Amino acid sequence: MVADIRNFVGGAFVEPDERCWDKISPVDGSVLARVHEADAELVDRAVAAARGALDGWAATAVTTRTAVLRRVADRIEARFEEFVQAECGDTGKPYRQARELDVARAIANFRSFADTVGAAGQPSFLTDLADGRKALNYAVRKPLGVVAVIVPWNLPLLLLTWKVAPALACGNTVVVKPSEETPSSATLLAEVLDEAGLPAGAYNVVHGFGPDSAGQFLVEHPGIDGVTFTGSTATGSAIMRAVASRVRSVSFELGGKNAALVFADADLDATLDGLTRSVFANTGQVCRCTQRVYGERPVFDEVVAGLAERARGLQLGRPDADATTTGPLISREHREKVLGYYKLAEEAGAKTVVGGGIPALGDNLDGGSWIEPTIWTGLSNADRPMREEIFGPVASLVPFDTEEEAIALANDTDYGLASSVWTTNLSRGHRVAQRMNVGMSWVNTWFLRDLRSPFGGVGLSGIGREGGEHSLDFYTEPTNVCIQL
Ligand code: NAD
Ligand code: 6OD
Repeated sequence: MVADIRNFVGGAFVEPDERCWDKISPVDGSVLARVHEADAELVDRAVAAARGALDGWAATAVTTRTAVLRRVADRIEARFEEFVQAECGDTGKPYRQARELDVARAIANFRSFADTVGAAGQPSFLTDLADGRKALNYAVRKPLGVVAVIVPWNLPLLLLTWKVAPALACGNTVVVKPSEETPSSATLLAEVLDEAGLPAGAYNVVHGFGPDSAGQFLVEHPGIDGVTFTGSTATGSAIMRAVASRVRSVSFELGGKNAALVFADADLDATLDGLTRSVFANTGQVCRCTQRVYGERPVFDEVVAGLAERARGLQLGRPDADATTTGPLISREHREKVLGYYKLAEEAGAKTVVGGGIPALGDNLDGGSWIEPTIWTGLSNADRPMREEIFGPVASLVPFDTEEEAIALANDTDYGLASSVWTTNLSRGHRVAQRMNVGMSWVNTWFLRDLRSPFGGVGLSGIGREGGEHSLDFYTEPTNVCIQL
């Protein structure tokens, strides 16, 4: 029997009606669940429920709020395998990855923001004016209010909890709109938040699509105080237009076209292992994935050959098989988009060193949305596959001769999310990493995260930073009190 995935409003699941769509498994094309779509009236009820719960939750002592967050983490831990299955069912990603990254990070998100918000003080300072007057200034942080949380399908639970945990810890209430492709874990999280003692109405889930559906209804709703969004740059831009007339706060984590710079002095084995992860993790569907690799000419051929060999070694397969390293793309529709870039690259004269098509996996997997991990050489920064975000398991490799040229090539993009520099020269590592026009610049590693560090992007990659105390800047509004002494 196919499961029903329902909306969650005001502390209760909403009885299903006829408005629904089928959630299709990316592994084999089977129908996994029937998801119930929220219409404008239900979105309105969700925002009203969040508004109704706001004053009580905002006035709840920080210690009580953070205790709820810690119980949520404990409850996710207690139901760990249910979350793994929800996440892997929707996305097709390997169980091993969900255990080590997605679900583990959801737990860490709740604990980390409980720590941060629990420890945060109210900034205060003494003023000594030139005319001799003195004053005491202090800022009272207040919750932003009712926050709309809109997230994509690639790391659904990680990205959702990355926003819901600080929002709730700061005393906000939320209405979340998960991706239409990954409705399950946000719905399961509703149960866990309820078990942990979150008041009814503080967390609401509305399922649906973007335009003319729950996403648009939510961001256009006059009752929301801000939108925190992770997703594509095009959608970020549409959300910005939707909230412009009411001047609402936004926090945007958007797309990327991330570069890796490999210098001849790099530890090549470790670099190739790191590059393999950064290009192919989550089947290339991580916003920080490397899509452009620039290699210094003396080691360029070795980097191409080494990455190709590792790409051939990836094991495509069922999520629950221990040997699986790589799952399918999220959907057939997304595969069409990625394959479009495979075609464009060939038309632009790329040499496909490995991959380039659809694998024949046999069994019923051919009903899924599988694709071959792929590597190109022969493209330049002028070609569309080097400029546009592909969001698949593919990277293009280009040689360079000098450090200045490498920096210029990496920064030649409208995006600015992440980069990685691979070198054993300490000074060069610092020097080059600092000159990357990105929000997150790694040296000899990729996606190494301290949850207190500022996370975000520049240019088309986003607005604002979240993480640790940086999240407080978005999820709270300070009122400054000035007392003349
Ligand atoms: P998307 O922008 O198509 O959708 C994201 C979410 O927005 C979904 O829930 C969708 O239903 C909703 N949405 C779409 N149109 C909307 C509208 N007009 N109003 C309100 N909501 C709307 O992105 P996607 O395809 O789900 O995810 C892939 C994209 O996400 C990639 O571009 C990737 O780089 C980006 N991403 C960025 C980060 C980051 O931290 N910077 C992290 C993960 C993914
Ligand atoms: O690590 C994080 O906190 C984070 N937001 C990761 C985003 C990955 C993008 O796909």
